[in-house]
Amino acid sequence: MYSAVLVLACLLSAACCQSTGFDSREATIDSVHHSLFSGLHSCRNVVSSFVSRIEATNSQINAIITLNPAALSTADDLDDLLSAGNATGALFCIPVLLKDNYDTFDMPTTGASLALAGSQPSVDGPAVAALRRAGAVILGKANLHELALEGLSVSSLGGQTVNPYDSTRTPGGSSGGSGAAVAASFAVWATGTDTVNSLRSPASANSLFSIRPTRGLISRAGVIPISYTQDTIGPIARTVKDVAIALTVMASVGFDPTDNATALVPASSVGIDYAASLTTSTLAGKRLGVLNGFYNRTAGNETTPVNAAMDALLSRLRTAGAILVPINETIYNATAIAAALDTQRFEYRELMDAYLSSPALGGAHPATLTDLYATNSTGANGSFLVIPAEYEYVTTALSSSTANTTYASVQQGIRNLTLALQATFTRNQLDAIVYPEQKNLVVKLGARSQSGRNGILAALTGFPVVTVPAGFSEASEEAPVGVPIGMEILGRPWGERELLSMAYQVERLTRVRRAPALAREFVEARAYEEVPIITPNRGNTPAAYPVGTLG
Ligand SMILES: *[C@@H]1O[C@H](CO)[C@@H](O)[C@H](O)[C@H]1NC(C)=O
Ligand SMILES: *[C@@H]1O[C@H](CO)[C@@H](O)[C@H](O)[C@H]1NC(C)=O
Ligand SMILES: *[C@@H]1O[C@H](CO)[C@@H](O)[C@H](O)[C@H]1NC(C)=O
Ligand SMILES: *[C@@H]1O[C@H](CO)[C@@H](O)[C@H](O)[C@H]1NC(C)=O
Ligand SMILES: *[C@@H]1O[C@H](CO)[C@@H](O)[C@H](O)[C@H]1NC(C)=O
Ligand SMILES: *[C@@H]1O[C@H](CO)[C@@H](O)[C@H](O)[C@H]1NC(C)=O
Ligand SMILES: *[C@@H]1O[C@H](CO)[C@@H](O)[C@H](O)[C@H]1NC(C)=O
Ligand SMILES: *[C@@H]1O[C@H](CO)[C@@H](O)[C@H](O)[C@H]1NC(C)=O
Ligand SMILES: *[C@@H]1O[C@H](CO)[C@@H](O)[C@H](O)[C@H]1NC(C)=O
Ligand SMILES: CC(=O)N[C@H]1CO[C@H](CO)[C@@H](O)[C@@H]1O
Repeated sequence: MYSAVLVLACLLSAACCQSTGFDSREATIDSVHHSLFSGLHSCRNVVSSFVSRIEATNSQINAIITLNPAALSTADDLDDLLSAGNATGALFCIPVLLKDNYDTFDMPTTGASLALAGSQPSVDGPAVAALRRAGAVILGKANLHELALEGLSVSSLGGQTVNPYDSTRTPGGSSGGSGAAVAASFAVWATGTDTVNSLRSPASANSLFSIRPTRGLISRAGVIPISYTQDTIGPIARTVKDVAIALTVMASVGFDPTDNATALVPASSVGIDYAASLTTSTLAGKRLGVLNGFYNRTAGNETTPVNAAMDALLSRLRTAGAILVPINETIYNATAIAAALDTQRFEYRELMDAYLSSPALGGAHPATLTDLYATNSTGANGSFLVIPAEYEYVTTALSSSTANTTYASVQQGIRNLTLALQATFTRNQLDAIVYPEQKNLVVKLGARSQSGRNGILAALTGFPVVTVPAGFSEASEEAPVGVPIGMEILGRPWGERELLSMAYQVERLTRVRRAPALAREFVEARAYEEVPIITPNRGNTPAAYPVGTLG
């Protein structure tokens, strides 16, 4: 009775209702802009509501490495523009989290490695600068698998990020902090990077959308590198439209002499507004190749839910008029392709040495990859996860290089694979190729690798992929809404516009995404004097990943 009176009092009292803060749950760029431009909420209120949600629930998933101390003062500056009637920019006051391998002038860029804890870029990477120009509020940095080298999202600086849908599982990776954070509404969207799977595995494991763009569409400068051939960067978001808006801003960097792959962008792909071109296409008559080799059809607790979700989703697309074309060519074997053609072992050291020795990189940091992994018993600063020993390709990278004669034949193999993929498209007149991002559910905490992922095909050929939620495993005690399952939609180079439209149709048709249980509650925005300090929980690192130095 008392609470009913309170509710009534609230309904009748404007003062009470104004104090009700912005609701960050599942907020989109459009919903934030609606709140701001209709005068419902200030930018400070919007940003505070996300910070409050992070404060309230980050301890459950451990997705954050740093919050930006300037986030609230940036919001105040944007409020000044708002009241001057001068709010412009596609991302005006949109809270964004960055994977902590994107250079930022105002926060360290660590790759989630203790060895880079003090590494401080003097300038933003070009994609980050573009976000700020478009009005984004950089809320902070998200955890990743250490140096983006695996898909478990565990690191010496950030500890283990936990899947918000199932506290016994990893969030995918390597951009797992970004994925978990976006799923939990810690930001409207976040950035990721993708060398093999890393924009797609976290989208798949957190019921989100992402795009791995065609290599060259977005400059990779100012991002901690791994592979010239395979690295790409892009957004992860809760809707296709937000992915499209974010991609438009990130691609606005255009030609960048410091990343020569950006010279590949054809004139027809310069300056596209990907969000404005979303509504035009339908699925009727679209020919989708289904890569049967990218499934594991052996029944099991971890595989059956993926196969069931994919079969159900594809059957809905068929009902909507899509034509499914089975592709059974034996060359599409992700394990075999990765074993033969992955380039990281040849390219990592040269790129990392260039990154670490750049005059634009300040703060205490090792000067080379070899130094980064050198035994350093003098203090905690040299600590890292036992990565070279854990990952053969990193051990090899410490001695190998692009001068290795095997590298030339690997590059020839990639050209062959790329031509074979173009031939599959042409022969079957395909609009896209679809398959599960991962053949099994995202792995449990403590597993040694994120097995079963299919990202290698796009990683080597540079073809673009949009990842969409495909379904969930059955709900269980650990996973109250089920474990998310994602599908990759792979298109031809520079086909981002068509791919995003297709994904938009899939989104509207299927409405698969659900928020995790931990993000169901409304969190009232606190009135902050200062941005609170969030400390990563290194203590939750699984025993399989002892933090230490390499002896
Ligand atoms: C609007 O903002 C732009 C850029 O922030 C600035 O150059 C311009 O002077 C402002 N105009 C007004 C009317 O405040
Ligand atoms: C492009 O840039 C990469 C990395 O900086 C460099 O290794 C390569 O030689 C460049 N390619 C050409 C053709 O200039
Ligand atoms: C396929 O799934 C089965 C059952 O879950 C599993 O035992 C097997 O290891 C998987 N195969 C591969 C190649 O991952
Ligand atoms: C599969 O799941 C069932 C039901 O949850 C469980 O009883 C069984 O032990 C699981 N099997 C394996 C191999 O984990
Ligand atoms: C391709 O494989 C699927 C399932 O593995 C099978 O049903 C189909 O008949 C095969 N198609 C061709 C043309 O071999
Ligand atoms: C895929 O390749 C792996 C590694 O070469 C091999 O063990 C496996 O049998 C292949 N799978 C199929 C279905 O041919
Ligand atoms: C090892 O640690 C010392 C003291 O912290 C530091 O001066 C040195 O640069 C470190 N060496 C490497 C290779 O990181
Ligand atoms: C060249 O590459 C191969 C394949 O990764 C590797 O086994 C070998 O150690 C490399 N050679 C040198 C000299 O680095
Ligand atoms: C690439 O294809 C050519 C022509 O079919 C073939 O001769 C060559 O062996 C292939 N190379 C690799 C590394 O697969
Ligand atoms: C470069 C680096 O990691 N510096 C850190 C070394 O350790 C001290 C104490 O743990 C930190 O304060 C530094 O930031």
